[in-house]
Amino acid sequence: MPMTTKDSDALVKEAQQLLAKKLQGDARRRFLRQGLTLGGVALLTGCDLSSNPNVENVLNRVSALNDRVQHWLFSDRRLAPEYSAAQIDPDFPFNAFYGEEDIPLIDGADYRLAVAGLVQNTRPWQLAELHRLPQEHQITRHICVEGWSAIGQWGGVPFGVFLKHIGADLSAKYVKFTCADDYYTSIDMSTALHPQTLLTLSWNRQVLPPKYGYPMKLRIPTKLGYKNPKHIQVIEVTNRFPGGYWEDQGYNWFGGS
Ligand SMILES: Nc1nc2c(c(=O)[nH]1)N[C@H]1C(S)=C(S)[C@@H](COP(=O)(O)O)O[C@H]1N2
Ligand SMILES: [Mo]
Repeated sequence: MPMTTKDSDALVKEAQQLLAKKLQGDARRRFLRQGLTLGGVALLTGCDLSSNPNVENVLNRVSALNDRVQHWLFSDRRLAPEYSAAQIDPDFPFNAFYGEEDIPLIDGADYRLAVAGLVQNTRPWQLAELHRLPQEHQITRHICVEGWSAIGQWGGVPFGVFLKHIGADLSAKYVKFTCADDYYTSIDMSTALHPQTLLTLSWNRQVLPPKYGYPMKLRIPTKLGYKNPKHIQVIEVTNRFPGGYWEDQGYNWFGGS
């Protein structure tokens, strides 16, 4: 039985109160300011809420304050700021290592996302299957090292939820992304599991346009633009350092924004 919006709002509120009680001082203020989303609860508890509507069970797991909860709450990695719809930039820039005339044109019906490396299930994913996973939206600022930034809205599947679906080894060090245009980049597992890291299918509530990475990109608002791969074809979980297109030419691999 799927959860209604009312159920999920109540669940998020309860989880938030429960967690706030456990925290003090700066951690508490930061937590209350950041708030919690349904995807955040799912990520912290390891429960797929759409298929497991047992609220009590979920809350028990939240209150256990498992390692992941603690890592998220007490790490110095803050959430990236989120913005209002009125702050969205109407003319969002395109950027790639080539011009707009060379944007890869991918047929969504033929698209397959390959999954490789330290995962239990390497079955490729069709676009429609990605759309059936739980979706979230966030409005964040994309910051490019070339000197521009812009606010946009991206929607998709919290990446941690996807990693759990494929049975990824969450203790592995890196996740590598290989794109349709010879671009590639990689992130550490902790960034992959960050609650704002999104396997992205939409931009400003529209199907992700080709120039912004159709059919799928990774949006990481805690990282600079070049760590946000577009047109992803392969996701690989690995312990071997994968580098990246710009990183291998001297850009900082961590690339925090
Ligand atoms: N596949 C792919 N992804 C990419 C790039 C690219 O050239 N190819 N450029 C990166 C850089 S430097 C930036 S700033 C952003 C630009 O994303 P946008 O076109 O949605 O603004 O994409 C990043 N991801
Ligand atoms: Mo960039």
